[in-house]
Amino acid sequence: MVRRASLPVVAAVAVLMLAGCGDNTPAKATGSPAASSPAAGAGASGAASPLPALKPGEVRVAGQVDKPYTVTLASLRGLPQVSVEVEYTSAKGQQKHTYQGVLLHDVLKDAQPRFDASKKNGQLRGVVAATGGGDYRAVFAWAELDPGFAKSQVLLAVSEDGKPFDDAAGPRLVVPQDSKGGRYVSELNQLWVGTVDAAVDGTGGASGAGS
Ligand SMILES: Nc1nc2c(c(=O)[nH]1)N[C@H]1C(S)=C(S)[C@@H](COP(=O)(O)O)O[C@H]1N2
Ligand SMILES: [Mo]
Repeated sequence: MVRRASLPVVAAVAVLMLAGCGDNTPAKATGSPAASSPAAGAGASGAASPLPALKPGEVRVAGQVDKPYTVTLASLRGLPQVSVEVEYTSAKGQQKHTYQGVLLHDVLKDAQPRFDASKKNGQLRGVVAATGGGDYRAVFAWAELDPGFAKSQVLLAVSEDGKPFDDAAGPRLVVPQDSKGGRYVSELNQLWVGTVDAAVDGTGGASGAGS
């Protein structure tokens, strides 16, 4: 069963199955070291100040934050663990798994995102871009990850069905509220936190990967 997470997944799966599979992505890359991803060393804009290279299995937590840092499966295993049973559909069909890991929100807030406290609900302008193996990337709104807003909790999983992920592969995102597996980013290597303000206001785009 589920601890610290409520899961309206079954009903959502039924609805989404009616909508069909919207996949237009190439096959999932497996076994590619995180450090080989083009994203691993590139800034958010792809141009200025490339970020330092990552070792396989390292996940960079950076962006518009005061305390960028890296996590690994080993460091995640040392944090309070949550277990969650989920269902989602993928190209392989209906999936049902139990994942164990750490709340993504806990990992992100340790980096101290620079949300604008002078704006009402400044954190609701926040976004998180998760990059995995093969430069696969998916975006979350901060409110989807914040227990103060969201009903279910996104995990940085360290194991699937009791089997630990390979240290060199790194963790996997687990998104209980999603009925499709697209945001279950595997071989995670980067978490970028920032706000949409610069892009929306036309004052520089959503940059700040290394700042
Ligand atoms: N790194 C990475 N993660 C990924 C993908 C990918 O291509 N690369 N594909 C996603 C998609 S589209 C789906 S449906 C699920 C598939 O998860 P499964 O292997 O558990 O079925 O992984 C997701 N995570
Ligand atoms: Mo997918």
